[in-house]
Amino acid sequence: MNSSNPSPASPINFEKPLLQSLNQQNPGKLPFWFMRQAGRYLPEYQSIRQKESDFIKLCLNPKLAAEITLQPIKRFDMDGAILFSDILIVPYILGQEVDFIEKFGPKLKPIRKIKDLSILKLDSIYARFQNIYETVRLTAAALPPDKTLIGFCGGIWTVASYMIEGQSSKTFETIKKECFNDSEFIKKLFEILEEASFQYLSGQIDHGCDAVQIFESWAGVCDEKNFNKYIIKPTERLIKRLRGKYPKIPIIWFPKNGCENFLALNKKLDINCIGLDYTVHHQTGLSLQKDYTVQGQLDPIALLSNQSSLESITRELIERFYLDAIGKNRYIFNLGHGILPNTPVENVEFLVKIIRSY
Ligand code: 1CP
Repeated sequence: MNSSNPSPASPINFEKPLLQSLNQQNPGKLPFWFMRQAGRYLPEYQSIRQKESDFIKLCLNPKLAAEITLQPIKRFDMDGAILFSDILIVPYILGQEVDFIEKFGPKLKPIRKIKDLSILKLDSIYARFQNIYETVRLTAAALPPDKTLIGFCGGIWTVASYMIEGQSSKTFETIKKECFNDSEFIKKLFEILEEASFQYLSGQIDHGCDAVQIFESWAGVCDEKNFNKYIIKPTERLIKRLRGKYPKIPIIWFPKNGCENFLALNKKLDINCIGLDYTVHHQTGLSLQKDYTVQGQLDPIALLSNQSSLESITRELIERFYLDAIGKNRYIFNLGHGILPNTPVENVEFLVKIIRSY
């Protein structure tokens, strides 16, 4: 396969319930998927993981990654399948050293100076993600026609924070210092990430993803000024480029802990849907629903609580966001962050039954 010269993306199929919601049309049922739905809480994932201990190798193995992408769909029949990969595949493919260490998480060799940027290579970057595109093709071919395949990348700010800090950070000290200094280094790193993310999402769309989500998981750690300059502006640029190439591709933006700042800025993004994390006040969620489809926002810890609490929290959310005339066209049930590894599978089954009763 020549990945640098793909066939044009197939036309969007509006028979898929999730795509209908993303386009503000009533799908006739409540569509849902769960962030991090493919992963550690599933025994069938654990058994593949035991055979492949290197997480990056797993992400770059199209056959296994496609199988993992399909696992939650086979079990729970979600309306959307999210590609099995990771936001840190972008720095890895760019050339940074990235490892995933058990019980610790991601560990990267930090990039902190202009001269460090020389290890990041943008030449033929589109084609260098070809293993992931193969996962997309295999998954798209195996998915039932009513299911939506969701591609993704990390938000530029979030990926940059891992690249600079070298791991999940508590203070974001190094990246924030660079932002306050408006350094040439941060400007150049953001340019590289914008290009890589654009090419990467383009490749996912070209090879069969029906929609894409941008995970801005660390949107909540910036002050107002940096939020605008280093989160909204780069996201706007990335979305503008995507819209230029794929005017109709549904885009979901998940600015974790950033919705209040976004609403206060009174800016519009050219996205279809905004992901609400579990901290978003319901008035903020309803205000955002006037402009966008909203997705979310069950606290993943509710899945660890008893089933009667889980049921009442779930029904409350559905009543709030789905049951009126606007909501029917503009709500996708999801969690307010990724599903936790210690989530009991029977609680996920119970949740799915409630969602499917609407
Ligand atoms: O098996 C393992 O031990 C690896 C655990 C794991 C898994 C299953 C990691 C390591 N990543 C993933 C898959 C993954 N990551 C997916 C695809 C599966 C799905 O959603 O169903 C996606 C979309 C991601 C996205 C991701 N990775 C984000 C954004 C979403 C979020 O949770 O905020 C982030 C921040 C990461 C980084 C990452 N990857 C893995 C870990 C342990 C982390 C760190 C998370 C942290 O710092 O809190």
